[in-house]
Amino acid sequence: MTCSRQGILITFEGCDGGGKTTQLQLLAERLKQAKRAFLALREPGGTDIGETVRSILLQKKHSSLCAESELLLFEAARAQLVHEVIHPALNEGKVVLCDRFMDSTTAYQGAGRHLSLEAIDVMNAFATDDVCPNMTFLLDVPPEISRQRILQRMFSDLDRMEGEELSFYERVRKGYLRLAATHPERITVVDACRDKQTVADFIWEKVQCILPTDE
Ligand code: Z5A
Repeated sequence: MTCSRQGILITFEGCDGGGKTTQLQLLAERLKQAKRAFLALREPGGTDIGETVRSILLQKKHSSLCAESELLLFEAARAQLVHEVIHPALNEGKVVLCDRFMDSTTAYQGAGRHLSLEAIDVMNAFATDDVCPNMTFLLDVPPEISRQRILQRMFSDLDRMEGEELSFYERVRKGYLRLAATHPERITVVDACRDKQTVADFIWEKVQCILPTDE
């Protein structure tokens, strides 16, 4: 895979409740203060088509969705996001922040659903057009904590994916940690049990190292 040479792609990964959305927003605020051009996205979603696919994937009424269809739908939303939004933004030299990307598929559909990791690697490369994040933060919390945080959310109605058993999230977490061990140059494991501001400071320090010196 090739990393973008113009803009920068930074992704946030981890089990739900790890704090990806929170940390992406805190990083976005810092980039804004630093007057950096950035774009904040989420997966699945980020395009009209992607958001439609997202609702198919997350609505509880689609409980009969088989694992193979689920995989293809995540990849379809990703391909659309890469072609419609990420490629152009990187070509314009922007910093692109994405709440989940290809590693989610390896962790959830691969480790979580036991689908073929080889097939997922091929599909990830196809859907991303070989765009690889420059930096990935894996917000790591034990599944029990992530569950607690999800249930404490203001609107704590669980979606189709969030209704899985704890053992599913344990497999997903292990899958993520294996990925991080395989790609230590790209993936930073962040102890996300710490308070939000401490985590945000840690992330900002790392991100500053890869921001181009001037625009
Ligand atoms: N999925 C997949 O299976 N395959 C794929 O390829 C892709 C995705 C791309 C997307 O759901 C689902 O799709 C997801 C994986 C799957 N499913 N699951 N399960 P989503 O986008 O709706 O949900 P999410 O990505 O899992 O986000 P989330 O549930 O909102 O979690 P989060 O973004 O990591 O956490 P948060 O919203 O920032 O924080 C959650 C709560 O914790 C909130 O009340 C915060 O105030 C609190 N929080 C955050 N940080 C802290 C700290 N440090 N201390 C204490 N409390 C905190």
